[in-house]
Amino acid sequence: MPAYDPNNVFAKILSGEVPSYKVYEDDRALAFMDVMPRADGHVLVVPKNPARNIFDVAPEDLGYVMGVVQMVSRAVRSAMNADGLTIQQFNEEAGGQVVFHLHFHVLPRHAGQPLRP
Ligand code: DGP
Repeated sequence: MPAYDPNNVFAKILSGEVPSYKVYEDDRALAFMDVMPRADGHVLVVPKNPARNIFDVAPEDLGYVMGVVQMVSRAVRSAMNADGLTIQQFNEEAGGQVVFHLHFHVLPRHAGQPLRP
């Protein structure tokens, strides 16, 4: 597996070099709005420690970020008055990953409304 690339765009968001619309931040994780939302209220959650994807993330960072995913999911469900919620996470190009810093998509869902492509 390729090494973590510190120049990926989410690393730049974490360093402040690239702006983002933050919805939650603590010392170990950040949640921000996706610039290409596939649903209204589409949020991304990332660990702050460098990890390319599920294959190299430290288990303690994964556990921590999943707690943030749950908290953000509850907030997004409430804010968007969602009927449900989809969580997606992609690994490596063959797995659909485009940005190579581990991230979780939090996608609020409304009955009968498909995700945008
Ligand atoms: P994927 O690696 O396939 O999970 O897709 C990356 C996601 O990141 C995609 O939904 C668009 C989003 N994205 C890409 N560049 C930026 C950016 O500069 N800012 C924000 N907020 N989101 C981005």
